[in-house]
Amino acid sequence: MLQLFDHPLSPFAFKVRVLLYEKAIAFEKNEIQTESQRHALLEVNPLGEVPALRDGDDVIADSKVIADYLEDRWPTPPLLPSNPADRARARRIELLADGPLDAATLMVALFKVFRPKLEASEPTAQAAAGALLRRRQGALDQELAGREYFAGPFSRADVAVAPHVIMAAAIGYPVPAELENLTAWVARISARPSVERTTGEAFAAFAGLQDQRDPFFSNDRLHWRSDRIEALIRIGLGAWLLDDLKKGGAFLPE
Ligand SMILES: N[C@@H](CCC(=O)N[C@@H](CS)C(=O)NCC(=O)O)C(=O)O
Repeated sequence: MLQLFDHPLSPFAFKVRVLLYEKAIAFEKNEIQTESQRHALLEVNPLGEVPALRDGDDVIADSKVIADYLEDRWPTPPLLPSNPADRARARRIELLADGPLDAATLMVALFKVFRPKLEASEPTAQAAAGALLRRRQGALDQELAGREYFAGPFSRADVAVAPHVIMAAAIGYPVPAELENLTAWVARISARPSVERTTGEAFAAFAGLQDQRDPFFSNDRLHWRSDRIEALIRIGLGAWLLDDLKKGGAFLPE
């Protein structure tokens, strides 16, 4: 049986779970919840990142690569549009979701979830994080002008954006009502059983993880990479990151 190495709070794992549910593919969850499980993850994915998918002897890592694999292996129902221009659009939106949108969401989460002490010490950076997320939400709203979904019918593009928008709302950054296109889209995708189910799993896990000893995602050791680092610099926390890396409060992937 297909095995998914994931974590219920990873937006990238969220994407893959929704795709699996949409395609009604049976799979087994191997949730990496503690640091002591890291070696099991490293055996399948040397990057030490979730999600990773094992299909027999094959291991596929990275949510975009996994999504392509699922589409190639189980083409029905399709989660990429058939029209080439819409396919390109879906891929562009997915890149935006995985990169700059993920980074902006993580910036607000830094203050609200990971390092709440920064709320008092770095109010200017926190305001900049909120403004950065608002810009990203505004851009998404424009992308949806005259459309129900991001690229033709419901597709991978919608699945990629969903976790970031849902998680931001859960920590106090909902889509502002004046962004009418994005607000209507949130209602549309939240009603989809696959998204509803994955969101429920994420919220249930969040409650349980508060008491987790030795957590895989530890607030004392934050994982920084690519667009997330760029966003930190943008909101004025570049020097703070260097300091936190020196203190061992943060790490970069292999
Ligand atoms: N490009 C990867 C990114 C995956 C990623 O960043 N995963 C994070 C969780 S959201 C992770 O596993 N980090 C390892 C850690 O925090 O130790 C994808 O799309 O799957």
